[in-house]
Amino acid sequence: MANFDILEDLKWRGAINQQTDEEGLRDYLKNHDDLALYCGTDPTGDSLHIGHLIPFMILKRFQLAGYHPVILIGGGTGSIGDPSGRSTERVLQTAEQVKHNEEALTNQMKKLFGTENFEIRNNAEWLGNMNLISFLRDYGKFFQVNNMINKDVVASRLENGISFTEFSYQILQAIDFYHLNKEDGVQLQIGGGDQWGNITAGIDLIHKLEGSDRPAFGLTIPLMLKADGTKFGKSAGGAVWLDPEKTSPYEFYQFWINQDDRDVVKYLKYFTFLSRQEIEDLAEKTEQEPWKRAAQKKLAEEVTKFVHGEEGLKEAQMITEALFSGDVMSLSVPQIEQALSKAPSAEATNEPKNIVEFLVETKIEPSKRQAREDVNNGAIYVNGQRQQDVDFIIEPEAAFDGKYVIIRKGKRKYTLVKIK
Ligand code: 629
Repeated sequence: MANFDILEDLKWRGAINQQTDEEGLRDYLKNHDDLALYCGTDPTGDSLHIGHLIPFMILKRFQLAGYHPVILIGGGTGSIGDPSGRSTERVLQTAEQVKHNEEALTNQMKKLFGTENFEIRNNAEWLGNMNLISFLRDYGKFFQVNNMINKDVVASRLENGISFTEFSYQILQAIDFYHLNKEDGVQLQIGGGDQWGNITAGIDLIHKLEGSDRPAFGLTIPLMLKADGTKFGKSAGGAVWLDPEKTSPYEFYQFWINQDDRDVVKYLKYFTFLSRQEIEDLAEKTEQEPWKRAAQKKLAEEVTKFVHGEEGLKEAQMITEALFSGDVMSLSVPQIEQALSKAPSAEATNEPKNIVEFLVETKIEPSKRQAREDVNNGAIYVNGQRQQDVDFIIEPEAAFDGKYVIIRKGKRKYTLVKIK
């Protein structure tokens, strides 16, 4: 471990935006191999998405290098609402929502971090029962309202307004860092660029309460940008979630495999644990034989395995292969639903029907003439079987699970037809 320079590795990955004390942290790591660090997330939803993955994968990198990560679930702060990166006030969540989301996120984190050498803490533990007088006397006294107002997050809201509740958020996150520093020996907090103000608030508090030479550092990660200027992390259906019920392992895999050549190397650096050598080899392959998409395949494999395990990866690959070769009959009904959840869908009545009529009724073909032509030409497949007979009757019994008929037109246009 001693000869693995984690900061150098992060720098090479392009994963460092701002640091509060670059030299200080470098020196600290030189002399201590027991650094503990944390990153927090608020339970504002019941799943992480791939935007969250970046900082938490950095925690994981520290974990793999032998350091000690602490994952903070913001049961307390999530009940207040971070104004960072938002132009409007949040709606408060109910206690039940917060509880539900806390549990879901905690379970996801356990999946990502395994069983050893990390901790999960919930700030409801120390913020939840804090007494108001103590909050104002023990902590509030160390914050200058004029400094708080000058932080970007608050300054940008002054015109349209910000509640006292959200204004106070930075104090809560500062108390967390102080608490973790004192109780768990955490010296470093990381987060996205939007967290800079909150992170520095914590360092200031630690230095005021524990002395200015107390080791406490902050590091933020750059905002992810895509080469084509669109927002990173969105697919056609919205955010890319880690919860397989929201984004299936197949869709997740497809998201990564479809990345642009101009972005793929950057993503390999951010979202995989591949070594520098392996990534440089893949970069070269992308230059030299881009049509093979070796880098995209490896990226999709690695990230899907990390998030959904070997099983999830296998399933995603099996579905990809079945859709590619046309062998959809080899899939189970849930796999078909996963595979075609974003494909066009249609409905047909539960009765035997001529193929040409079926294709027009489901709007897969614009006219009977076109339908006949495509059937004749061998462009139409019913449940994986090419049908060239225009008199063919589609029987409802042939539907998968009594529910679906899959029509493929041409090479890759699938429609999932639901039998009513
Ligand atoms: C208490 C709460 C702490 C430390 C952190 C926090 C949460 C923090 C926050 N983070 C974002 C979130 O919860 O709001 N105040 O969704 C999110 N984070 C990951 C990255 C982020 C950030 O979970 O830091 O920048 C997204 O990439 O927006 O003591």
